[in-house]
Amino acid sequence: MARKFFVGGNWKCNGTSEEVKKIVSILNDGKVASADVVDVVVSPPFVFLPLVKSSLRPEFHVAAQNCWVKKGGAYTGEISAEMLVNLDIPWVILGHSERRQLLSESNEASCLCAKRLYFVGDKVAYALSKGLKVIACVGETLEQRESGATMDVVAAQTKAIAERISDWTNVVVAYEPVWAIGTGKVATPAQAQEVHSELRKWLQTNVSADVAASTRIIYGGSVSGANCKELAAQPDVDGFLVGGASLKPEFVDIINAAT
Ligand code: G2H
Repeated sequence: MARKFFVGGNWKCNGTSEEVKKIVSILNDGKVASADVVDVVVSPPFVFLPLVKSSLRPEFHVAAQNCWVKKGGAYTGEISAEMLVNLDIPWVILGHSERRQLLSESNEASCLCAKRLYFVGDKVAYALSKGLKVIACVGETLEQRESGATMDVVAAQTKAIAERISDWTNVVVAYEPVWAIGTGKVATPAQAQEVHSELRKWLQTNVSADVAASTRIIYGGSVSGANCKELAAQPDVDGFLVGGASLKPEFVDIINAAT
């Protein structure tokens, strides 16, 4: 089953309105493959979502970088899935490792203490139920990789999602090894392919053959204009989630990596 290439730009907590306008103008002027060939989704900080959405070329889409785990209400500082839907924001990134690590977002709730409210599986299920499309992030730390636990970690993170959803149509899985994020130490094409292939097998065994064949598994972690082509050539690498390089003109080259 053909899977359309997918490139996400995760701007993280960066930018001023002037800088955002510059990035949008680079993207709008960029010569890129058609929307039949690649899905492009950029994810600015919440406050810039309306500006980016209204000024970005129409075939590119926007994503929020997070949303609250359930219906909005008395959750100071949070943004609900309903608000994103209300603003016509189609995508949301959930379970990014920076949130898992810095804000203790876990696979699932193991107790009722406040930090355990931020569980990723429930967030994915709730966002999907409201009509959002989700980029769900998984990935191991260096310590976990070195102890041979990579697939156990990635499988547990995926299982926490799989147990809560039944329709994977609107899910893109981003494999982002934590040791490769923002470090310049990109996974080799072989390392990325190995995990993507194992993850696809996990979906086949634990969800369904159809979901395994159709779900896009994208790679994230120090992707650049220089390394994207070789990664994109791997059979199970269906695109990228790009951080640092998505703020630079080379993001256009990454969008075109599969062409
Ligand atoms: C991983 C990635 C984007 P970077 O977090 O999600 O960031 O490309 O800067 O490693």
